[in-house]
Amino acid sequence: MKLKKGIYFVTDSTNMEETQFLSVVENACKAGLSLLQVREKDRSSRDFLELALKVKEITKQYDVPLIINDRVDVALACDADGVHVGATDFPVDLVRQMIGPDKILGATTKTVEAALAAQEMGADYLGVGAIYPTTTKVVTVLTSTETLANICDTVQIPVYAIGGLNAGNMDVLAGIPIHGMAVVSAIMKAKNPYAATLDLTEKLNAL
Ligand code: TZP
Ligand code: MG
Repeated sequence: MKLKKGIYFVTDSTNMEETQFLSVVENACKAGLSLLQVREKDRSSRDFLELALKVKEITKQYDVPLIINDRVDVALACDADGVHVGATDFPVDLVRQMIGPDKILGATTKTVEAALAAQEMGADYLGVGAIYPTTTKVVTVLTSTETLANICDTVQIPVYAIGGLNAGNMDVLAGIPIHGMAVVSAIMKAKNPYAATLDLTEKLNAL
C-alpha cells in the first residue's frame, strides 16, 4: 500500500472518556491523515481489541490506514491495516512473516544502521525520534535532526519524524525529506483536533 504523505496521528486514550477519544479520532481523520496508530500501553488484550474495532469503524469511513502499536495479535484480531514495532517488540522480519506481505509494517529506528536493517527485514516505513523531549509516556532517547536526515537519505522507504513535535517547533524539519510527521499530544490535547490536524498538515506541506 502506498502511504500518503502527511500527519501520522498516534493516539493515547489515557485519562479520556471513550466518546471523547473517538471524537478526537474522527475529527483528525476528517481533517486528513497519512496514518493513524492506536497505541495503548495499559489495556488488557480484550480492551485493546474492543477499542481498536471501534477506531477501525472510523478510519474505514475516512479511508485512513489503521496501525496497531506493538501488538501483532491485536492487529491480526481486528484486521488492522498494519502494525508498528520498536526495539523491544517482536523483530521486524518475524512480524513480516506473521502478518504477510500485504499489511503495513512500521518500525521505530534511531540510527542509520537500524534503519537499514529494518528496511532489509521488511519494514514499509520508519518512525524516527524522539526529535524533542516528549510528555507522552514513552521510553525513548533523543534523535538528532542530523541523524533523521541521514536516515532519510539512506533508506528508500517513507520516514516519519516523531517526538515532541507541534505546529510551533516543526520548522526544525525543514529541508529534511521526511514523508510525514507523527504526533500524539499536538492532536490528542488540542482544543480543536480537526483544526489542529489541518494546521499541522498545512505547515508540513509548506516546510
Ligand atoms: N516515540 C517516540 S516519541 C513518542 C513515541 C511514541 C511520543 C510522541 O508523543 P508527542 O506527544 O507527540 O511528543
Ligand atoms: Mg513498541
